Amino acid sequence: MDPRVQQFMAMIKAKNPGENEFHQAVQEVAESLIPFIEDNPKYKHAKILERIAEPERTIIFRVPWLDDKGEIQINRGFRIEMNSAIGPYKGGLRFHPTVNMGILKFLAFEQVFKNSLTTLPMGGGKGGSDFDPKGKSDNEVMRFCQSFMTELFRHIGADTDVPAGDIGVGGREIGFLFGQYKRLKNEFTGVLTGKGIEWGGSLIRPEATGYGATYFAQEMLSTRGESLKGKTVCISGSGNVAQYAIEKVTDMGGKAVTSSDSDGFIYDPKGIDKDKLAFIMELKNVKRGRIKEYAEKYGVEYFEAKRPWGIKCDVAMPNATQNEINGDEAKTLVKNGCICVSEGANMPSTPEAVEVFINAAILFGPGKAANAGGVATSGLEMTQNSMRLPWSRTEVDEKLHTIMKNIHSTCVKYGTKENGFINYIDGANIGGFVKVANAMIAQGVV
Ligand code: NDP
Ligand code: 2IT
Repeated sequence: MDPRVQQFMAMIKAKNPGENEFHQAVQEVAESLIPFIEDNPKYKHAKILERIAEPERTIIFRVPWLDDKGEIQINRGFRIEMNSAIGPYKGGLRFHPTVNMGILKFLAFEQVFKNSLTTLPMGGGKGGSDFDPKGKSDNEVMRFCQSFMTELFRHIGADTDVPAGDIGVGGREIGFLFGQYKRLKNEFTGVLTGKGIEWGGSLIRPEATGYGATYFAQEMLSTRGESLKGKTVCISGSGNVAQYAIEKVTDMGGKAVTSSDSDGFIYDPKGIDKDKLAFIMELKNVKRGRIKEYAEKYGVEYFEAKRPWGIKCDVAMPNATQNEINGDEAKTLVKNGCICVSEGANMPSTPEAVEVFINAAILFGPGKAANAGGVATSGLEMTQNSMRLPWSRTEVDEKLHTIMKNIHSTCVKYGTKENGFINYIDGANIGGFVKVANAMIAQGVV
C-alpha cells in the first residue's frame, strides 16, 4: 500500500475505531485521491481529505414504540449529516437489524461523492435504524416511523436535510414518515423524496436506481462496442433496485436469470420475463414473502443460503447489500466470462473482489457512479417540489438517462489510464471530489 494512504488510514482507524465498513469506503477513495491531491496541492493545504472524512454532524436518538401486543420496544435512530458544501444533506434511510454507526458513515461518505457526480445541488447524508421491518404489521411499522420522525423532524427540512429510502424503507415507510413530519411542522414541503405520486412524489423515482444502473452498464459496454442485447445478466436482491434492474435489462434485450434475498437465490435459465417480474413485485412489495416461492411457482432451482455469482453470465448486477461479492466469487465471475459489473447496491464488492475485476480489466462500475440514478431522481423530485409542478414520465426518464450518460463521461474523463483502460473507481472518486473540494475551499474553514 502507498505509505501516504497507510498513514492516512492509520489516522482514520484511530479516530473511528471498529467502524470497518467506513474504513473500507474511505480507503478506496483515499487510494484514488491521494495521488491526485499530490498533483493539486491546494486540496492538500486546505486539508480537504481530512475534513471530508469527518461528518459535519452525527445524531443518535432513542426510538421507543409499542408493538401489537402493547409491549414497549426500543430501537436506535441515526442521521449522519456528512457534507453540505454543495447543497442540503441528501441520502436515504436504512431500516435493518445490522444498522450501526460504521455502516451509516460508509453510506453517508459514499453519498457525498455520488451526489456530486449527479451534477445536482445535493450534499451527502444517510440515516436509519436497527429496526427490522420483517415480520412487523403495517401498524407496527407506522408506530415505529412516527416515533422515529418525532425526533428526526427537528434536524431535517427541505433546505437542510432531505432523507429518502434505502434497504427496508420504501413507499410505505416514506408515507408514514412524511405524514408525521407534516403533522409536527404543519408544513407540506419536499422534506423527503420517494413520496407517493399523489402527494408530491416524482414519476420514475421508484424505478430510478435499477434503471440508472442498467443505463450505466449499457454505457460501459458501449466503450467496447458491446450492448446489453443478448447478454445474460446475474442479479442479486429482489427489492426496489433489483426489481427495476430486471425490468430494464429485459427491455434492453438482455436476460436476467437470477434474483435473491437474504435466504438464497433462484436461477431461471429462461429469464425473468415481465409476468414473472410482476410475481416478484407482488411477492416482495405486497405479500412480503421470500424469493423461494418463485422457485415453487415456476419450477426452477432454488439455492438455499447461496449467492448467485456461481451462475455463468456476461454481466453482473449486485443489487442487495455491501460486501456481497468476495474475492473468490469475483474470480468465478471472471472465469465464467463476465465482462461487466454494474453495482446497483452500495459497496457490494469487497476490496479483494474489486482487485480481481481491475486486474482482469473488465468493465467495473462502482456503486457511487452506477447507482446514482436513484438519488439523481430524488434531486429531480426536489426540483419539481420547489416549482410545484410535476414532470411527465418521459421527461423524468430522459433526464435520468442523460444524467447517467454524463456520470459515465465524468468517469471516463478522470479515470482513463495511459493504456486506455477506464478505471471507473478513480473516475468516480476524483470526478465526485473536485466540485465538493472547490466548494469547501471557497466557503473557508467551516
Ligand atoms: P430493499 O429493501 O428494497 O431490498 C433489499 C434486497 O437486498 C432484498 O432482496 C433483501 O433481502 C436483500 N438484502 C438486504 N440485506 C441483505 C443481506 N445482509 N444479505 C443478503 N441480502 C440482503 O432495498 P433496495 O433495493 O432499496 O436497496 C438495495 C441496495 O441498493 C442497497 O445496497 C442500497 O443501499 C442500494 N441503493 C438503493 C437505492 C434506492 O433508491 N433504493 C439507491 C442507491 C443504492 P431480504 O428481504 O431477505 O432482506
Ligand atoms: O444510496 C442511495 O443513493 C439511496 N439510497 C437513495 C438516496 C436518495 O436520497 O434518494
